[in-house]
Amino acid sequence: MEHLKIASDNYVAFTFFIGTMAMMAASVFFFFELNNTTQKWRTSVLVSGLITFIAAVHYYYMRGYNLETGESPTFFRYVDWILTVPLMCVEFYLITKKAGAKMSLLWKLIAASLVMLVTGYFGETIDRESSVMWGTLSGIAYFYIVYLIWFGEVAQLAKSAGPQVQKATRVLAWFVLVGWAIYPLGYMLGTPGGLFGIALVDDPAAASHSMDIVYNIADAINKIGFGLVIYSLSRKED
Ligand SMILES: *C/C=C(C)/C=C/C=C(C)/C=C/C1=C(C)CCCC1(C)C
Repeated sequence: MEHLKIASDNYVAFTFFIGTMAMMAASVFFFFELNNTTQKWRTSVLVSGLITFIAAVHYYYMRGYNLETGESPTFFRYVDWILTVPLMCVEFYLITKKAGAKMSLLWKLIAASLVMLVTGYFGETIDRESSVMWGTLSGIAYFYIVYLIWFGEVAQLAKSAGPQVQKATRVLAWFVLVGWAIYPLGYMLGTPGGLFGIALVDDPAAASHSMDIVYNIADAINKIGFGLVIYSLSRKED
């Protein structure tokens, strides 16, 4: 078998490589720290580790796929998101549970995240012609999640869950508002109609490469950063 090298100017392959390493290191960290975590926060920190671990396995695969084919591993990208984004919803549920979060809130968040991702997948793959429509539907589901976290049930519950949980929820809400907003930017780069009719790059190959770099950076921020917010909450409150 031919030995594949990452060329020094291949930024896509490089960010897949670094992404894999970062997700692996973060998973080891979260899993090992479970021993130093109080009972109350153990499940939350475990879920942080599961999120980065699932991503690490997908990144390991996507890194090889991209290096061998030069293409975007879109299918496995979305498999990763469909597993990890609902787990981030679980984190919101877990930290507000003490203040009375109900299962119905968890299902609302999970359902909205699935709508957001499935419509996004249709726009990127099966029905690229209508990427604007799919992107818009996905955006609506995204804003519903933002609403729940900033002003809806999650925000209300966080208020009565004590100052530390409230502070952490606020930081996580910023992740969802700003960190997650990087993804529609990647979508605009990688789909023909862009999002809301805005396509940022005309050359399709260059567009899909820049899309992968944007998604890789966003994943590192949102999965590892998000997990670290939960981790630091688990240190402050016992
Ligand atoms: C770890 C992975 C995460 C946090 C992935 C999040 C993905 C999104 C917030 C994707 C959102 C999209 C839109 C809001 C519109 C265009 C289509 C998507 C799926 C890229």
